[in-house]
Amino acid sequence: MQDSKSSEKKDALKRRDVIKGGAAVLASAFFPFSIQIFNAGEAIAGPPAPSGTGEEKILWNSCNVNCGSRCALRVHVRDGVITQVETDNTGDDQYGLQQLRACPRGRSMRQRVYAKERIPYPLRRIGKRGEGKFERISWDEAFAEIGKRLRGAIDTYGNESVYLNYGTGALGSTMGKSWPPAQTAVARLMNLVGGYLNHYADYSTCQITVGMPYLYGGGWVDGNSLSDMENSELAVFFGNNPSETRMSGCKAKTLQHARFTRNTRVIVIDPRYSDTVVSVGDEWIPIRPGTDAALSAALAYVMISEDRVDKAFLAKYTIGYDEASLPEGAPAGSSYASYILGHGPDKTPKTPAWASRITGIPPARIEKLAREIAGAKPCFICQGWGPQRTTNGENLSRAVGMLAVLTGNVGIRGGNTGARENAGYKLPMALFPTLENPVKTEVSCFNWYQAIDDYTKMTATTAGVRGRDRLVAPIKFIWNYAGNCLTNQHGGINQMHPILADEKKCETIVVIDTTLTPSARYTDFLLLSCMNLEEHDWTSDGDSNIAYVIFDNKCIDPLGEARSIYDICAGVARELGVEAQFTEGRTQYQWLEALYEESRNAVPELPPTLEEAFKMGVFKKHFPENHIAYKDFREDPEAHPLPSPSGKIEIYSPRLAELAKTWTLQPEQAITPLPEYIPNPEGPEGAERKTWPLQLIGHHYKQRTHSTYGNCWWLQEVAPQELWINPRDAGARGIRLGDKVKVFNERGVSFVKAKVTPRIMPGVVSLPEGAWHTPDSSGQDTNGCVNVLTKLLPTALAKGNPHHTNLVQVEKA
Ligand SMILES: Nc1nc2c(c(=O)[nH]1)N[C@H]1C(S)=C(S)[C@@H](COP(=O)(O)OP(=O)(O)OC[C@H]3O[C@@H](n4cnc5c(=O)[nH]c(N)nc54)[C@H](O)[C@@H]3O)O[C@H]1N2
Ligand SMILES: Nc1nc2c(c(=O)[nH]1)N[C@H]1C(S)=C(S)[C@@H](COP(=O)(O)OP(=O)(O)OC[C@H]3O[C@@H](n4cnc5c(=O)[nH]c(N)nc54)[C@H](O)[C@@H]3O)O[C@H]1N2
Ligand code: SF4
Ligand SMILES: [Mo]
Repeated sequence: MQDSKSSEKKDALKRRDVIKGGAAVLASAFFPFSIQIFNAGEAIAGPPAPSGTGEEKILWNSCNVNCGSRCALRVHVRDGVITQVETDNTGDDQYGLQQLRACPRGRSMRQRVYAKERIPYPLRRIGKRGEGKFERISWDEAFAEIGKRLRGAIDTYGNESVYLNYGTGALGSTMGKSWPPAQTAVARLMNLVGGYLNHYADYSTCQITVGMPYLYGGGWVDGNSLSDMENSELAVFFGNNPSETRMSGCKAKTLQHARFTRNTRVIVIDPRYSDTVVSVGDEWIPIRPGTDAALSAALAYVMISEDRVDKAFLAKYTIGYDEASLPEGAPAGSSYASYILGHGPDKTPKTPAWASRITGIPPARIEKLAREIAGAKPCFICQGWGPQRTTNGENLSRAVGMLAVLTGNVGIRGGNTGARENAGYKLPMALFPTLENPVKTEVSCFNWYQAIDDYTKMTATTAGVRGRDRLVAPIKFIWNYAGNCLTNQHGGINQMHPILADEKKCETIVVIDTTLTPSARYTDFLLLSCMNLEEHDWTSDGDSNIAYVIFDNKCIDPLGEARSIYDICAGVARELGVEAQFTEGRTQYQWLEALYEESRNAVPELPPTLEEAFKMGVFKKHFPENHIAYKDFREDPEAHPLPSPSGKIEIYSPRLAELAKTWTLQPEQAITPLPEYIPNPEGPEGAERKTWPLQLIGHHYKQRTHSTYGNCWWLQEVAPQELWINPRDAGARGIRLGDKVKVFNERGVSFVKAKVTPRIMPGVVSLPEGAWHTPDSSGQDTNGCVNVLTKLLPTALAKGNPHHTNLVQVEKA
């Protein structure tokens, strides 16, 4: 995709602002979505037109959004204007030191920088919350008022009333980092004035993050490098779609290398014939969403019945496989083998026929798959994070992990743990010191909205509150930096409206973003931070055999009145009397210099000065060894026990048995010591299916990174927003390719075009997540935003987001 003169012209046209009755309307060219700005002063500036006479500079920067990759950009700048964006074209692209090539999104960066939706200056709400009426204010006014309100919230309700919301738009940066909250400039500011309510886990992986460690112990469950798949005979991907969710050239190269070096066979289990099936798959097994635990149980049934499990491994490294290895206190009949064979309390053998009714996979295919997995030595079993983003996702993630355990594939070359592939090597670059949060209380990344609505109901056993038995304050002040998770990415958008719109509940919401997002409509102060192309910073990342740092040059001056998050937080710190402690007398660049010195101690091969590093652009380091998860444990379990209470893999988890007795759950939810299959409400077996016959998921899509890039029309042209629907389901409804359809349930309505395709199984539809919520005057979404259809029901154990557990109806609009 090439940038061109004609699109420059288009940019300028699309950015022209409308002045209506004295108020400027910051409106989108694509969405009937706008805010009215009163007291706007002169019209909002459009992008400066390049004069064409100045000298062209090429500066390195990156695309550092949250897509699981970070890519290098070579930004062409003339007279202070970006004229073109290329990507890494240096070196010989040898595997292990490969080019950090950007996907079409990163290459569209120029369009995002000069987007019509960029916020021009600080704004203060004047209408009702959610109404979209703002007035222009100065930075000093913004700092003064936000400082006053923050002080007020802390004095009245305590520091635990201040929440840092999830936001991953600048995940890759160092000074500009937006997630995890504890590593952000906002956290440093808050920690200087007594701290804030934190969150645990993330919208990406909540159920696997919280659930799977009950199997392996510790925190995050590790996986082998993807590159290690080259040593596998077979790879089985449960809802893992790296070809679309890891789109950088760097990571695509690893996947291709791993798949084709020794021609490893790849089976993909997914409701959709995903881009990963297209690019590296040998076979697609369609499965109904949320039922992977049932499939895993039936695979185990075949393996156990046919004596194909690795008994020596199970005896040495695990507890709870059979009755003999159950931990003390576990009741008789509660072992995994008993559950699978039907000797447990439910008396149901988990046969392929049983699983077939749930998953939609023919019994014979399940039997064959069990033999294939057990027979492949070694086998790389992994799961993406789509499957666990469901109501029963915690058990689902452990159930898939069980397949690696049963077959003894853990801790060996070419094997894996059943978790997602390892994220890759990283260089130990210094982070901006954000100090310690004096507040230890945490809620989950997803159930924060309950703390606005009724914090008194939130305890450790009802809502997974950590660090305290119960919340002691409502959320009264929200910092929302580089995130669209107030509404668009959070879920249950129509149900969130009354919670956010009520100014008596959460008293202050501060959104700091580059762009006018759907979440920004609910803010009291809309502050504009710069894009990473407008400030100096660095971004570091890596993959299986490579780690790197991209030095982000300041390519252009910030558009409008944008400031860096560092400067914004310093401004508020001044109002709170902690500016000197916040800045320690340094500018952002001086911090980078100090952090660079520190980084050079850990990575001495880095160029001697930061200035040289910025010129160099990218620094790469090759790591020849594939990472093998839990290798030490496998080699010597006595010397290197797992971080679980028993030191072993806990197939039966005594800790979960305890939680099952003490936690209060919602109807139809369960916590079970074994990784049992638990039918989802709104799953394929749900009674509600009579009214709402189709399961709805929302896969991560190449057009966008979540909602970011959603406003780039180049990308909309290449990958339009569409509802994936099988020809059988479409035919029954008279829907043809390209027809406008209405997708709806009791929670909301969305209109979108239909992609009628056999690439999705019958009974399931997918509306790619991230499209910008664009309600019409009656409140119905007109832009295919899946989160008007998802629900506010935290999962049982992780209290996470069940984004892929929905039932809907679809009809021709
Ligand atoms: N239904 C459904 N919902 C989902 C998911 C799903 O699978 N289904 N997935 C969930 C997941 S996994 C995640 S991680 C979340 C992601 O949710 P978010 O973290 O909210 O991700 P984005 O929508 O990309 O929002 C990032 C914001 O950062 C801003 N931004 C981008 N670049 C910059 C920059 O350089 N500087 C600054 N200051 N701001 C910048 C963008 O304008 C954007 O508003 O969504 C979740 N929502
Ligand atoms: N292009 C692009 N890349 C991205 C992102 C993006 O928005 N756009 N977001 C990034 C982020 S923050 C994250 S967290 C990751 C997310 O990575 P994932 O969570 O792995 O992505 P998803 O698309 O939600 O799910 C992966 C696959 O699982 C399938 N699936 C859904 N439900 C089920 C199920 O119940 N069982 C099975 N077996 N399969 C199922 C989906 O059809 C999809 O193909 O992607 C990252 N990469
Ligand atoms: S969106 Fe594309 S260019 Fe940007 S980091 Fe991800 S893969 Fe790279
Ligand atoms: Mo994510």
